[in-house]
Amino acid sequence: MLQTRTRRRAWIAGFVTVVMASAGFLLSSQFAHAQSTLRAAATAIGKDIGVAVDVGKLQNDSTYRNLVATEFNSVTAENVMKMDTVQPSQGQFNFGPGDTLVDFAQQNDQSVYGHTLVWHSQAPGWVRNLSGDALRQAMQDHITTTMNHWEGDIFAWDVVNEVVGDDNGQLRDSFWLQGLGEGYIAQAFQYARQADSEADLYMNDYSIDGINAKSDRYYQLAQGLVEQGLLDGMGFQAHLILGQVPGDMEANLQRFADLGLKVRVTELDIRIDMPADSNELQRQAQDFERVVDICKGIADCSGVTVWGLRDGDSWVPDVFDGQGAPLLFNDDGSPKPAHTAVLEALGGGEGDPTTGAPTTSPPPTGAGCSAAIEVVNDWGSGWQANVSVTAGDGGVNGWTLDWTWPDGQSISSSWNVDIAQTGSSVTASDVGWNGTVASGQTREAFGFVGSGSSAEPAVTCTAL
Ligand code: 9MR
Repeated sequence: MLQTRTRRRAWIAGFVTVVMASAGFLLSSQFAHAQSTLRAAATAIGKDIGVAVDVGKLQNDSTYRNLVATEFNSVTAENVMKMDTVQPSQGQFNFGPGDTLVDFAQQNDQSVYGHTLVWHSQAPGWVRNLSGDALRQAMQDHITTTMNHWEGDIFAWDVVNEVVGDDNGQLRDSFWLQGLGEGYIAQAFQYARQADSEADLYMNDYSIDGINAKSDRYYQLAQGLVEQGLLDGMGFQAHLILGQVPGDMEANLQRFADLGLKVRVTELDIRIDMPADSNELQRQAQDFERVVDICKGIADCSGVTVWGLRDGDSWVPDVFDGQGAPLLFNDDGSPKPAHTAVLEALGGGEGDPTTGAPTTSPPPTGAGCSAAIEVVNDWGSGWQANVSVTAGDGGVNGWTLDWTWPDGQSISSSWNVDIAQTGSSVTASDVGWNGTVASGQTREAFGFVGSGSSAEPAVTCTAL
């Protein structure tokens, strides 16, 4: 475990090209306004910041894995907890991919939001062909077996997903409705309550972020389910278009919260006509900030989950021709303006808590660069550090940091950096886009997950 230390950055005057700087280690809990990951900032205010996870990428892509672990305190399976994966043939349950995500979340101290039990889409052929008692029994078996399997691991479930259609608030004309009649929704919640009395039970849908006929129908359904003690939360997917955060979104979420429900933004993305220019990316950042602000302003909003990690991971371009760039990270894992905006909306970032001015450390005098290692998260089995680089006169167009661990620590994973470790020696180099630091400026350069003690290394920054 790391020792808690006070924030401290030591800068050495008289830089030439190679500059020594000592690394300041600190824990975020002491500095509620200085967190530099979404995760640390959200945790500090008691909210979830979640991400929809592709389990294949989690297993095969280290940049993906590290960002999911370090930037989010909650995860949702993008696909692998849906019925076509979990029960592809009747009675044959396939929990393996979902278990992979649950194991990962537990290793990284993240909550798992369950998506989804009863949905008309991604449902296997065998269940679509049933009706009446056989369908009812299949629904109960699926809910019961799935929830029992992950009991204690999954804190909330989308019990029913997208059960209202897009026309005038009518129930969606799905095989569930056709096979079972309107009562199937309450029935699904009864089975879910019986299966796991601890999990929060949600309804979830898109195009219900503002007040409209569809969200009105959910409001009516919610009232009925609340009266029966069957509903705990309402999920607002928020698959949004740039510039179209509904003006009444806060009022809409609040009316559900006023029923005694939790509310949650479950699948946030904000799509842009491609190619997205820098002005649009800034406006997108403002839209993300608005949505996070809304959740922050509602005590019973449990959090915000974004529907994918990097723009290239999103479902949007496959479905909406010519639209994309809807998420918080670029394809190379670098943060977009929307990431900075969400971080600040959550109360993190580098802003000074009283003045809003950036917290700048004294820059090096002279040329060269210096660096600081900041511990932003500690979950017991490991800790996360973010590393910033400050440029002296003239700026830098590339940097390399070297240090030697004094106490046998090691780096288990890293992002936005090329790392070479030989024994206790570490060399860390920029990956191109983060090599440039303007004269006198500090940039959050990269991050890593470490294990072992927190004894401080002395860092050498070499400017290229
Ligand atoms: O992002 C998911 C995508 O990978 C799947 O192909 C798609 C199949 O329908 O589902 C996507 O996720 C959806 C979510 O489960 C429910 N709300 C809408 C999401 C985007 O389509």
